[in-house]
Amino acid sequence: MISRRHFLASGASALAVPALTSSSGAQDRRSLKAIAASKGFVFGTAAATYELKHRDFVLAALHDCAQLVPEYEMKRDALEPQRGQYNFTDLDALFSFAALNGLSMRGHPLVWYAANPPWLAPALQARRDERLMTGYIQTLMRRYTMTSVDVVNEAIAPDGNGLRPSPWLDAFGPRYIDMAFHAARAANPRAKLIYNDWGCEQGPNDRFRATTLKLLDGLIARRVPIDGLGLQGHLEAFGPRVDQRKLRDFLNEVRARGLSILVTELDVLDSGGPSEIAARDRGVADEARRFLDVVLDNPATNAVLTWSLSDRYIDPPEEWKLKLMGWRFRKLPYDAQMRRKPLWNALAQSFAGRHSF
Ligand code: 9MR
Repeated sequence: MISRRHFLASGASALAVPALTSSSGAQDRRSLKAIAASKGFVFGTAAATYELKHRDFVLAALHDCAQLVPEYEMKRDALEPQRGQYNFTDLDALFSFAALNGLSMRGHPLVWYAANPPWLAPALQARRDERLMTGYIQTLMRRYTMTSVDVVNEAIAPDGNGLRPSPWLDAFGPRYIDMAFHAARAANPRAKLIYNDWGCEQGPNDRFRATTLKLLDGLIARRVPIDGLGLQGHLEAFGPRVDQRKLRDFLNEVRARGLSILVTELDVLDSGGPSEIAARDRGVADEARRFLDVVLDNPATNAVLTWSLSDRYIDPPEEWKLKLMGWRFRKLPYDAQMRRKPLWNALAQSFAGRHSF
């Protein structure tokens, strides 16, 4: 738990408004959370306890964000390394930081094929005990107050052809998804329950979008308590692009089903393009705008979160690239020195351009 005394002593006071500068050095005190709020949605970011140790990250997060989501602290391999032995220290610290500073929290993830502790799959194989899922969900949903939570993450096969292999699918079949949502609702009726995935964004992925709608239709038909769809939003500036017409049509289908839409992990990969930084930043900003202009044009969209705020914390593709060339990915709104990039401006412009519904 980060105590208020410790936190304020670190100098990262919630009251200090950072002198936020762009890479050109210009001062700009606009705030993404304020622009988003004026247009009826929440802006936030994934955050990790190792990021909260850096004052400049904290100040930017407090200035721009109204909501946080744990990057890894809520994953089962971090939380329950030994069966029945939970380590809540880091996750409690994140939730305390948010509460201390008036930010809401979303949860991620409850049930996922990945980031599970090594004991889980063998335990499921030994005995298909639903409590291995429902007990875990109940523990988290009762301990934490969350605006929304990714109840099931990435259940669809990457090629869109059915469900992705998972220890949960092996143990319980496709009904594991229903089980997870029912357990989450029973444990915490207030949190909005989200199905979260990546793959609906890029133009060529027609089958993924169709499979996603089919999954949602089945859940709705069986009266599974689902509130929304999370689009992770891992985009590519110089790879398969967003097809705005296909995305618009898909999101209209999601809204027609009475579901909310969240962008849960927005970042824009800048591999495969020009080497010049300004051109990479332009490509990243342009693709983010093409995506967000469509997503925010749908009244059902109520949240946009990036997958961290700064390039500083992204592992480079090869360590030597960073060491020899200082090369980094440039996927996020702030660079490694916490200076705003064209992507930050693209977010601000897209948010401000949302018409009121
Ligand atoms: O960015 C996250 C990385 O630090 C973790 O090691 C990894 C496994 O827990 O998860 C990454 O985040 C993923 C998220 O949880 C689900 N969508 C894809 C994200 C990027 O891989």
